[in-house]
Amino acid sequence: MSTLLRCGGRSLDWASPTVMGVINVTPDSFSDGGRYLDPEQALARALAIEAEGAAIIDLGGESTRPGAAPVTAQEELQRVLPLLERLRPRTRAILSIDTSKPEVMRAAAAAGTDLINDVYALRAPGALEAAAESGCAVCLMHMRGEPRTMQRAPCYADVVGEVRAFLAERLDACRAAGIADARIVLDPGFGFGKSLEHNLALLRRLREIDVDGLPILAGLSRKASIGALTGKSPGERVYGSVAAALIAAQRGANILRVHDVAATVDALKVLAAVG
Ligand code: 8Y7
Repeated sequence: MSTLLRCGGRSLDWASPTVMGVINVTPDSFSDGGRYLDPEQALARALAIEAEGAAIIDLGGESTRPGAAPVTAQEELQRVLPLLERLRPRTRAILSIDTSKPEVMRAAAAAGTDLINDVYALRAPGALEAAAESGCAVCLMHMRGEPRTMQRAPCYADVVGEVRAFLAERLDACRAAGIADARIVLDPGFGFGKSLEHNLALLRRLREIDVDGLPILAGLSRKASIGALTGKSPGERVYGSVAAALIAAQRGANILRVHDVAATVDALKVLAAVG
């Protein structure tokens, strides 16, 4: 099977684990909130992320952290488009838009985005169609509930089986909408409606998430689970996050979504050498 992800006119080879670096263009994100609302500052950070070895740069204009308030499509576009327009002509990296809204998907695709990273897995009305028409790759993430309430006592009989079944159902919905398998990435959604024990089970048994050999994205970077295990605040979770990314890569993750790109890239080089 091919290991090329088709992202509009670009492609990403995920045969060995690659890194997606995060930039939040939001006032309230827990790790970098407020810092990148200025498009010039965000541009500098995006280019640094690429230089540190990220193959993908994920731009987010809507905070999806637990308890976050929703924003309008217009607000989201006002945050991300100035960065996207500056960044696109300056980078060959895959540009990803973190959004659930069809209007944002369309406008971001028109501005040169290659990948749609949707924590709602294209469940919003019109999102499947917008993603299909965009030609972009899509990341389908599992989330139980919605960000505002999802961490209130999440409950599963079999978290791994339920997450896998959800992803298989969303994959079928994409296929029915005309999105080819070569455009799809699957993601168990660490921290999205999951307790520490759920997150640990998903990481431990990440291989079982596999659906038809499609690439897997894992996002554990600086999340509350890392805080719970290390007792550290978000800015101090680098070592724990690198360890989690490495474990995920060893258990089949093909794309690691991280804040600390340089540290993760080094860890993956060591892993690649050992095999
Ligand atoms: C994830 C994500 C976030 C993740 C994917 C954070 C937008 C919270 N986490 N997207 N987004 N996977 N695909 O801690 O795990 O960065 S936001």
